[in-house]
Amino acid sequence: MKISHLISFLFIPVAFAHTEGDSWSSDRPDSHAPIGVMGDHTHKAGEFMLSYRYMFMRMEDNYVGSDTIANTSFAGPPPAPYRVAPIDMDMEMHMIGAMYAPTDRLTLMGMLNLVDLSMNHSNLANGMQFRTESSGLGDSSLSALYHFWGGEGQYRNQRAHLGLGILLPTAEVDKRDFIPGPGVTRLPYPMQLGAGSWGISPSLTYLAQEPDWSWGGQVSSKIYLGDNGEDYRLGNNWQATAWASRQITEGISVSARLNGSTWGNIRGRDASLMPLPVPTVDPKRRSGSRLDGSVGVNMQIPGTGARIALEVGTPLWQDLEGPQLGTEWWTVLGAQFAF
Ligand SMILES: [Cu+2]
Repeated sequence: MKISHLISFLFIPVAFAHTEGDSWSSDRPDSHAPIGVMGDHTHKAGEFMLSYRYMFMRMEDNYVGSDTIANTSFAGPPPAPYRVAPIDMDMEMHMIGAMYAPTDRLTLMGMLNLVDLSMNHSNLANGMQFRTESSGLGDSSLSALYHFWGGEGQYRNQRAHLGLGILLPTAEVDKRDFIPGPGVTRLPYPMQLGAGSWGISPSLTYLAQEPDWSWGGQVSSKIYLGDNGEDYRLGNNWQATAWASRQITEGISVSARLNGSTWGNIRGRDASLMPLPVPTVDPKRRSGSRLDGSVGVNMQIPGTGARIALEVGTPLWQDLEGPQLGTEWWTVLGAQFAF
């Protein structure tokens, strides 16, 4: 709770002075954050941008706290009387986004996700393995980014914007698949395609630009305001990230980034979910915190609005209320076109 209070406090903007000239360059590869950062930039009045991001995340090893545990220890004494252990999980996401700036101050943004999930499991009694899959429409959002501050210097230009997103309950949270034993049945929480409930997503972003370098930071949150169609809601999510980028040629920049996140347990429960002997059906074993490190490259065709970017990251530390599968690594590949 302390972290969330701290972050809420940061949302109160320190100053609303608007002193910006026009020396901020958006025609540099590093004028966009690493591609894994959402809502990182605003646009000039009248600009449109379309974007596509592909995200892959690999999850492996079960964590209790910050330690991994052997799958066989799941069968141990209560409170962990599990007979099935998740072994690994792959998450793929296709994120389609559009941005439009009616004014220099205001940029509007819409995002839609398509999700593809698969999880492998081991039956601890007989060693038999099985796989479940789900795919379809994930969460989507509509956001407003408000560019409230800009500061000009001889070597450094700075700017900051506030974001407020509305999280739309589009994700399918009633996915089913075949599980040996019960047959075709409702899949556990991590195999559903998103939150599926209304929420808000506030953010505050700071950007600085020097002749060859740039850096920035963002705090953001996803706060779910209601239960989804299956009578539960995901825990709120809080994130803070900071990065630095270096322009190496006119059209290419490289970056390094740290991202800390913490998220809560599920409130409520899905009554259609059978009490299977696997930790993924327990709404109280979903929370955690993670610090990720990542490196990236941004490419821009100079003089055009076309960009391609890649970022690859891995947790440096994670602490999960488990047993819960930990993240092994992730990547985001994106293409953006502004006009
Ligand atoms: Cu954009």
